Amino acid sequence: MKSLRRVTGLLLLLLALASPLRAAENLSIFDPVSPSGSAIRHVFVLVLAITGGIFVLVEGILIYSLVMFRRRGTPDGTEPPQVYGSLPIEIAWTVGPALVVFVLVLIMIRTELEVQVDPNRPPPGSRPLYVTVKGHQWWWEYIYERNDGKKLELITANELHVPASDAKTPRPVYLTLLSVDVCHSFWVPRLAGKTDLIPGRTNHMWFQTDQPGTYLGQCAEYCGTQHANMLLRVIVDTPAAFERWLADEMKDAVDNPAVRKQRDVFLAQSCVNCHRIRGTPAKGTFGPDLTHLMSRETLASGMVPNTRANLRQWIRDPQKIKPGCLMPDMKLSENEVDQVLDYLLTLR
Ligand code: HEC
Ligand SMILES: [Cu+2]
Repeated sequence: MKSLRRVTGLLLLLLALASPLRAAENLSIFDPVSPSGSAIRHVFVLVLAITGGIFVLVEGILIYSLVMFRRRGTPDGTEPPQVYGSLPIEIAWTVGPALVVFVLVLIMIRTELEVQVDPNRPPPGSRPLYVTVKGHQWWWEYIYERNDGKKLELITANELHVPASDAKTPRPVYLTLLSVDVCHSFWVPRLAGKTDLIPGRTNHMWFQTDQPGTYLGQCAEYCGTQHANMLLRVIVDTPAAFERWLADEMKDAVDNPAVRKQRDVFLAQSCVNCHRIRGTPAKGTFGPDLTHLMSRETLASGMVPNTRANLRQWIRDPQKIKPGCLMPDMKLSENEVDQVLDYLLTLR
């Protein structure tokens, strides 16, 4: 009884996860918004249909045989007539499965070709975006590489902004995946299949969508204590909004006279050894770039909303929010926390 309840619970959970109704936290591979996402759903449904058909056929014959050829009034000890060896049957059950496997192989090859594309050959008429993604324990670094052939030097973290395609211009996004420590995996189910980030190896993936919105995902390769909180947010902007975002992000942090004292308190801490704020002496690269921290909706790779209260708590002791994360408790005084907070809040 207990196990039955557990099984139904699990089924309901799976249904809930697959349901397109969970729009806000939609992580369903059944609701893709990109070509490779659709290819993956398609292959899933097709393979399920083929194998499901085979299952029904085989189990059907089995049940039919059990019922039709059950013992019926034969005197004890006598067996029904036995059949040994049949060339046609042997051929049928060798060739049949071989054909099924062959069809499955063809389907897989076609899907592979759809999912893997050459980043050096974007479709004609498209405006591709190239971003290098670096996996860190337990956050994501994004380095915007090129935009219309121009070299960019834009580094941000945790929230990946990309443009949506419109009817005229496809905007494919090509990701180069690297890891600075252990294996991670980039998985935003509605946009594309998962691709691993492996130390010492360069992987590629791509996606493209015409539907602006926020798409959630998650590191899909166990990478240590805070793996479960290494969340992904891909924000697909309209082309105009993306250009605005990009222009803002490209700027250095403004030198705001109103918080110069607070900035100096920040710069006097060892925060600068781990964090970069462009336009200031803070040049650390171990932690996320904070140049436009307040343009992000969340903190610590999607863990908590980027509110004043959460940011303050983070500066006071990040280990309370994300235990085990690689930013230590900096043990600032309450006054220092407030000053650093006031400065960080101006990094729009
Ligand atoms: C030893 C290196 C190190 C030091 C020193 C350090 N940090 Fe961090 N910081 C990190 C790492 C690593 C992360 C990412 C943690 C995670 O999400 O797992 C981080 C995350 C952050 C974030 C969240 C960024 C985001 O995009 O979500 C803020 C804000 C931040 N640190 C501020 C500070 C401040 C302020 C100080 C100084 C008081 C400081 N850090 C000192 C390593 C450091
Ligand atoms: Cu990870």
